Amino acid sequence: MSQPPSFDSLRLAVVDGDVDQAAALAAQALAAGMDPLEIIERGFSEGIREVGELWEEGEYFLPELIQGAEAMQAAMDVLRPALEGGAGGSEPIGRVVIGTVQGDLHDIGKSLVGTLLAAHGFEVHDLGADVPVEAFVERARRTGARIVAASALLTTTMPVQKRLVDALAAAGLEVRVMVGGAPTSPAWAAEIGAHHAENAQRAVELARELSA
Ligand code: B1M
Repeated sequence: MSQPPSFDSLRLAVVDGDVDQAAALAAQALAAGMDPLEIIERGFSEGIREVGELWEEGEYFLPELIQGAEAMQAAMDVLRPALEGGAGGSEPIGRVVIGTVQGDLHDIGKSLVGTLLAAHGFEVHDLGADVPVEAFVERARRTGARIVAASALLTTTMPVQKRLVDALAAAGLEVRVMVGGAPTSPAWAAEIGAHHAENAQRAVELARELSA
């Protein structure tokens, strides 16, 4: 078994925006038997958070933000099959429609949540990013999904989560809405009549509770 890379080296590959290094370290970490979720949460996610901070402080500019996101995506591409290794074959325990709300292009966290839900036995309909409220409603109606999960990473797109809750109610659909993303909180979710998950693992637990 190969030597496990340090979490710090995973973090640095994203901070440096080094796509090849991020992919290579992700593969090395898997080969060394590290847990894929831990590789993301304690390694690469720390890096992308730091990139965001450096951008906010004016140390990094948009090209570095994009480069960091590309390194993160490269690592996720390597790790995804290991995350998906779960439930295959059996009856789904529930259906979930998931997407990032309209106006918001941040899809790394949303995709991680979708992948983990699928790995834990949910049938997941991932609509991608920048998804209009109507598209969530239409897909929930068509699939009979009981959970609609909406991610928002921008304070300016959080209100779309509320519009989604209202639109699903207006359409008469009996669905539970799960919201998440860095600026969201349990208080925000309660205010708009939704449920909150702070990370991907909690999203799986919450989806199980909501489907029970
Ligand atoms: Co942007 N961005 N970005 N960005 N970006 C943030 C969000 C920001 C906080 C950076 C900062 O200032 N520190 C800031 C928002 C400020 C605010 O609104 N208050 C910001 C900004 C301003 C912008 C632009 C406006 C920049 C510009 O163009 N001037 C622009 C907006 C574009 C748009 O969306 N319309 C923009 C663009 C981008 C990139 C395209 C370059 C890139 C995204 C690439 C992509 O996603 N494909 C990007 C990135 C990478 C970030 C940061 C650095 C990292 C986000 C990320 O992927 N995190 C981010 C800083 C930060 O979040 N600290 C930032 C890793 C991911 C695993 O975590 O997404 O939080 P996260 O998901 C977690 C949990 O939140 C939760 O589970 C996940 C796993 O644990 N979760 C859910 C997420 N969704 C969930 C859904 C659920 C449940 C849980 O159920 C439904």
